[in-house]
Amino acid sequence: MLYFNFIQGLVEGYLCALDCLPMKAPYYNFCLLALLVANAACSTSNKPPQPTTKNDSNTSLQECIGPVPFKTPLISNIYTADPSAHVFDGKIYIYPSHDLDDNPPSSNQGDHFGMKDYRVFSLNSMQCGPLIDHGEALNIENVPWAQKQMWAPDAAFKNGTYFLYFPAKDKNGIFRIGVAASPSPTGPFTAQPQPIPGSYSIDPAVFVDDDGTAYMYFGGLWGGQLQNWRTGAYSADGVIPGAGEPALGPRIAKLTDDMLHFDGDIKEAQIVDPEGNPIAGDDWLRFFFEGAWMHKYKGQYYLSYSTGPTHYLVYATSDKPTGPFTYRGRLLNPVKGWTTHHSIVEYDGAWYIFYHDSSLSGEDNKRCIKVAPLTYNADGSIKIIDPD
Ligand code: FUB
Repeated sequence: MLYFNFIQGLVEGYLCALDCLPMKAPYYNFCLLALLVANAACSTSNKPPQPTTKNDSNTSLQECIGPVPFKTPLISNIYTADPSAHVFDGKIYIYPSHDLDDNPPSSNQGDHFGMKDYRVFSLNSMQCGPLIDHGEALNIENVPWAQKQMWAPDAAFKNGTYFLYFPAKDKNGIFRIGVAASPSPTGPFTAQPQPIPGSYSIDPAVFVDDDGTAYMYFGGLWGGQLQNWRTGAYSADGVIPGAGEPALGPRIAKLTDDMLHFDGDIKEAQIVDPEGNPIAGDDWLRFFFEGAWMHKYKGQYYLSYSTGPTHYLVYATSDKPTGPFTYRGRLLNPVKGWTTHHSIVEYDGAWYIFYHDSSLSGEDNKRCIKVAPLTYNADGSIKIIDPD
């Protein structure tokens, strides 16, 4: 087939060139160009299918029209959520979920968050909005193991490669975490054929420490299925802990140097109150629900997360990336909409929180990402942010 197309391209280009011979030079040049294009088309049409079709439709939007607005939707032509922001190569890259216009019916398994692809956005600087849309980075059609619900992703860079981590339900309806790689921060990303072995639940957040060691923090309750893994194996009957029991912590897994596997056992992050007692299962104002994020400030590791049904973003700190973490307080007051999910990033000496709300649509599953400044008190505590 490859050989046939090549010959066909040559013949067609050649016939076109012959037709043009009596014509004036510009037309002749045009036909020679057609010959080249025909052959080029031939040589690309037989490449194996690419992982995704790159649609950099808006990358021409380089024009800087002013500072990035705070607490205002950053993207309004599509719905976006769960923004993971990172500084790569001096720019801010944002990896959000892409909420659908038409979602499946609501269920307590979160079916109404039916996302199918990821897109990448960037900012050349915080003084230079709007966001640049780099198009599709990964589509569920190119993830062999995934069935549905591509929820909150994250990205990381190591050894010259960019990695996109993402949860999705496998063919058995169980959330797993996948990884896809690209030489570019904007993708397209090529997914590994299988999820990360041993992975489960949702909301991966990957933190690469100063010594190059990478850790994944993950997990989420209810539709995120973390309660189904309390024994280390999946149980459809899993329930979340109640009064008198410690709440479930997010999971922590060290990543192998190639960033594609877990290195050793998955651990549970211990989150304790200032007296050293585990946060209890019924302490819904402080317990971990979903959306973990890790950042480091002045040598301290900050584990921040959503309290789910009470709609706060809160944080706990440790002098180690693996904890135990001591609860410190609230970080973001409740947003419009049920879910609250964030990332924290330092850029040009200032700190920012990226988050989402439902202000654009008024619907819980059609969200929009926003950014706000984040500041610390002298004792390392974070000043509470109002989302509006
Ligand atoms: O976007 C789907 C889910 O909603 C995320 O995985 C959760 O963190 C919540 O934001």
